[in-house]
Amino acid sequence: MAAYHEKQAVELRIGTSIHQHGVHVAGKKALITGITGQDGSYLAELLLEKGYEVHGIVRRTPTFHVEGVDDPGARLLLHYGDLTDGTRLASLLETVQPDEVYHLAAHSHVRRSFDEPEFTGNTTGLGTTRLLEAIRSTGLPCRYYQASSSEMFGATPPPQHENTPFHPRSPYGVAKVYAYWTTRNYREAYGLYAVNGILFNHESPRRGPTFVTRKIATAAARIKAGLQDHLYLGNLDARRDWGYAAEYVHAMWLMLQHDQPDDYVIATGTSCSVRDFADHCFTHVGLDYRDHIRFDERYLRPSEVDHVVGDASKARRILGWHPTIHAPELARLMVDAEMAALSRAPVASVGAPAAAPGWS
Ligand code: NDP
Ligand code: GDR
Repeated sequence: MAAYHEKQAVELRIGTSIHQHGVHVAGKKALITGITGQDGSYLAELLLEKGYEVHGIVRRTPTFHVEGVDDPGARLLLHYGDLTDGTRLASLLETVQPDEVYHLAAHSHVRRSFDEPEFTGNTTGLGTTRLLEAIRSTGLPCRYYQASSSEMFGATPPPQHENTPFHPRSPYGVAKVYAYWTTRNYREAYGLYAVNGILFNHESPRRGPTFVTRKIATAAARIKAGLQDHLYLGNLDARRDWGYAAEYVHAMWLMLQHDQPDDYVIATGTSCSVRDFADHCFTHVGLDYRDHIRFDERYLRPSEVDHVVGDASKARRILGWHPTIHAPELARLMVDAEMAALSRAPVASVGAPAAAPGWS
């Protein structure tokens, strides 16, 4: 079970040093940007389990879930920083001296990226340049993981693999293509050990509340519990290759353990529509999604990615990675987590839905 990370405990650890606490450090050091996000929390847990000393960059004092962080001697340290501040990124690298850098931070919401295209380019795109340039200029011999995305394929028909041409359909997708090529360029130009993990959609109970799977799972549980009647969604026909985030962070780690830096697609190889995912969630609690889902055009995008399905055979062949959880099981585990959370929550806190109406 995930431990709840108390705000106060995080504050105590920010900016402190492992040595100040007298903890003996053996093994590797990892630096994670985006540690407060879905993937960052699972990756931090994985690396802590493997004996890493884990450093995370945070923009503000976070409240998030990391297994084991409250244990005495937990080897997790948080530092303030931002992708828009290259000087700070360089000084953090000098301080931390990581063996591995996992660059997960991004403005990651596709619909929102249409509202904030310049900010998206600055963080998701140029933020990658700032971090890679900080690694190059400090001369650290660290390995670098870039969180690339199936959104780079966009309009190119499935199945998509490592050599499929990119055709992004959003400011987010465009920024990720820029970051992808920046990563490859630093590998080719400066010999950095830098890899692109081209991950297809991956979800979990820790998914942000405005992404569609979490929104649906939360609503199914709340409707079942009599806390709301309807769920407002946009395009139900889009098809995604949905996997389980906890399995995908393992692939990130495997990529950085390989002899040679390379780029890999990580996916389940299966897809279903948003409608199908809703059907899985609502059926699991004995409801019919057609009785509860309403259309709201605010959730439509100016240009949509209609269908992605990843071919992860290279990752299976070279890294030995393969997924075990597909959309139906994922839907069930997400709804179960929402039901369990509702049963634990104090009555006063279950009134409002996790994603307020009108959020994209
Ligand atoms: P989340 O949206 O859950 O997390 C994003 C993280 O980035 C948060 O920790 C956020 O911090 C941080 N961040 C955002 N802007 C900045 C900034 N300017 N400076 C520093 N940190 C910042 O994303 P996921 O965990 O789902 O995804 C991780 C990465 O993988 C992202 O780059 C995403 O684009 C990419 N990706 C995700 C996929 C998925 O299906 N989940 C698929 C393919 C790629 P804060 O908490 O302060 O907001
Ligand atoms: P995506 O995920 O855009 O694929 O990006 P999201 O869950 O936002 O959308 C998936 C599909 O669902 C449709 N949709 C809705 N989406 C949201 N968010 N809210 C709604 O109400 C809604 N109704 C229908 C969307 O139109 C879309 O087709 C995610 C992010 O994690 C990216 O950072 C990552 O790179 C990609 O996955 C791979």
